[in-house]
This record gives sequence, C-alpha cells and structure tokens, in this order.
Amino acid sequence: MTARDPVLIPIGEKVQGGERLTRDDALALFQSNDLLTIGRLADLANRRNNGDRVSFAANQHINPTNVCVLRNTCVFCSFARMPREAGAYTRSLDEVFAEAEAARDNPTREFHIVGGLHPTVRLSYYLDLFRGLAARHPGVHIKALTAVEVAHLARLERMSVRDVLVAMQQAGVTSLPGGGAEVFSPAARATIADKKLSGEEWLGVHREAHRLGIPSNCTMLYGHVETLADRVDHLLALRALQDETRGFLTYIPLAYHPDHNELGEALGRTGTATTGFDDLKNIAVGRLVLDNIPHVKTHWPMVTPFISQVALTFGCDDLEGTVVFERVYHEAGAATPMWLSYDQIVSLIRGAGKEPVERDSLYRTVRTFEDWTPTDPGRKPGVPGVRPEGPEGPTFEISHRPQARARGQRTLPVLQAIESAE
Ligand code: V47
Repeated sequence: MTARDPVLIPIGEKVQGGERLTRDDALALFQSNDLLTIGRLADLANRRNNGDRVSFAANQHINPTNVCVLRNTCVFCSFARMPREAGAYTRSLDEVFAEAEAARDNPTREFHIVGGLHPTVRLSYYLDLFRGLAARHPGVHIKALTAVEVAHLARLERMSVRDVLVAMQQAGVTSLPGGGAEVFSPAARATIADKKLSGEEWLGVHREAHRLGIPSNCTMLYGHVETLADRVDHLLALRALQDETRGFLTYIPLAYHPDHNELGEALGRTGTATTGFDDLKNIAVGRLVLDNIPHVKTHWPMVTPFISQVALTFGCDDLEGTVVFERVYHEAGAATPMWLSYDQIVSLIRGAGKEPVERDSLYRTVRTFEDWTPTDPGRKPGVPGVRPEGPEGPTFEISHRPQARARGQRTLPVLQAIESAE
C-alpha cells in the first residue's frame, strides 16, 4: 500500500483487508488532500461488490407542489414558496397525471415524487395520486415522499408515521427517496434547516419504513456550514441504522447549490458551487465508510455529468437517471442539463469503461447492454434528443424566486447563527 499522504496507509490496509473504518479514519479521509489515494481505495471497495457494473434507472421526477411550511427556515432551499408567493404552485391530480404522460412512450420505470410540506394538502391527495399513477403506468415504480413529508402528513392527519407509510405502501409506493436528511448535526441543522424534523426523527421514519419492507435511499447535503466532523457523524448514523435494518439501497451525497436562497446570500456564495475535488471526495469517503450500503449514487444534475462520469472510478456504481423534469437544483442555480436521454446515460457509463445496467427502483436488473447501439445513432455526441413531454410539457418552466428572503422576514436567522458561532 502506497500513498502520498502517509496518514492514509493504515486506512488503506484496513480497506484492503475488508475491515470497518472508525470515526477517526473517516475524519482523516475527509481531512486528507490525497484524493487519488482516497479514490483508489473507494474504487477497490466498490469493485469488490459491483465489479465494473454501473446501474441507472430510467426515471421521471415529479414535484406536485412547491408550497412549504418550512419556506422561511430551510434557508438552503430555493424551491419552496409561501402559499401566495410568486411562483407558488400546487398541481391538481389531473395536472400531475398529464405530466406523468411523458412516461407513456418512454422507457420510464420510476417516478421520483417529492415536494413541499403544504399546510393543507392532505394524505388523501397523495394516496389518490399514487393509485392513479399505478393504474395508468403499471410498470413504473413509485419512489415517493421524503421522511420529512411523511412526518408532516402524519402530523397533519394525527396519524402515526407507521400508519402513513402503510397507507402509502397500499397505494403503490415501493420505496422512499433519501431527501430531507441534510446533515444530522443539531448545530448545522439549526442553522440551515431550523424547524425541520431532527436527524433522529429522519432516521426514525426510515427505520419504520424498513420494518414495513419499504426500502429507501439516504443522502447527505454537503458544502454549506457543516464541519468535517458533522459529515463523519452523519455517515456513521446512516451506517448504524443500516446495521440494524439493512433497508438502505443507495447513498447519494448532495452538493449544496447557493443561488436564489438565503443561505447562499448570507454566506456570500451566490454564483459559486462545490468543487469537483470535494464532490469526488464525498463520493469516495461515502463508499469507504458506508461498507454496508450496497450502492453509492452520483446525482449528475448537481455535480455535472462530467464529474459524475469521473465519480464512476471513485467508488460510485450508480448514476441518477433520465430525470426529465428537474426543479429543485435548477431553482438553486444548477447549470447542468435539465434531463438526459436514455442513450446519453448509457453512453456516459460506457465512456468511463464501465458496464451499464438498467435497473428498477429496487435495484433489480432490467437490461444489460452487451450488444447495444444507440437508438438515435445520427445524434451528435453531447446534443440531446427531444425531451419526453406530457400534454402539459411546455408549461414546465423554472421561474427563480425574485428574492431569496421571504417577504416580511426581518432577520436572517442564518446570519445570526453564524455570527454567534464566531
Ligand atoms: O433534501 C434542496 C436537496 C434534496 C438544495 O433518493 C438542495 O434517489 C443542493 O433527496 N442545493 C431533495 N441541494 C433531493 C433528494 C434526492 C435527489 C436525487 C435522488 C434521490 C434519491 C434523492 O435536495 C433535499 C435537499 O437536501 N436540496 N435545496 C440546494 N439549494
């Protein structure tokens, strides 16, 4: 074992021996700038389980509402609106079904459904939505509602989290997405996502889902005010729950985007992004620490398809899919494509010397590509085909918030928190 940073040598020996990494090891990995050694170790850990296979799902993101009771306190988010704020929307069921029609003539196998915490939209709306989508698109999995949304609906309905999850499962939901975790550190959470359910509560919702046989994904939002120790503790909390339940399918590090949100303004970071260096490090350290989570996914809308492709040799074996309509990161200034075609995803994976595997939401293989040629061979590389669109296609647009701060909000809680920490 060789390493430019000697601190990594004993860690590398543990990885080679399949030994679990400690909190100190994880911290040392985040502190080290020897990215190539970290990447090499993560690649080793990944190859042991996944070989050269890289999976993706042909998916479509659906965001039924952006109205959110946490609009003023989740200061990192550019997607949420107050009910009467410019750009606020709540789709009728028919409007969602119309948007979902984009899946009709496409290989879509997963709807990824998340939105805001609407103060009055009830559980019955979501159950009708899931049943309606399941009836219209029987071959498409429904991955829906973050732990935060589930807990919100439980409160609104005065039901237990378990009963909400059972109702969702009966209506056709097959897995939960990993959003809303942000970073579990109470201090960082109080700064960027005050009033959101706590880390313990987020883990509690996923624990309950796993007990019911609903697998889920997990995430960590990095690149804002969190410390390296916060990142480590977050990963260790995910690893501990996975030891208990084995219900997590994949881990997705999410890169913070600072545009059109109060946090980005307060930090003076508008117009910037996380670095490629940190994006790759987060993928690799995630792979090394989370030795019990089978997959690590790169979310190309956040880190660019270019970094995502390189991530495939830094421990990552899973790529976000076609997406079709992406609002959350593009509202926050992501300059990446809004969607990728099926062919572009397969080509991206092949271009990294990997074996593409189309999967469903539950990571079961749907298709391999030994004899594949693009369905649109005339298309120039990098030039997308035509985006699949439902009848309401053209009404899909990104309208950035005119102001990051909500009207009538006099203080910037995030600034106070940062100033008092200094
Ligand atoms: O929880 C919100 C993040 C998440 C910003 O499970 C932001 O397969 C960066 O969790 N900058 C929702 N991030 C998305 C999510 C997700 C994405 C892809 C796949 C899966 C999956 C889950 O988006 C939120 C939050 O952490 N987010 N605002 C922002 N300004």
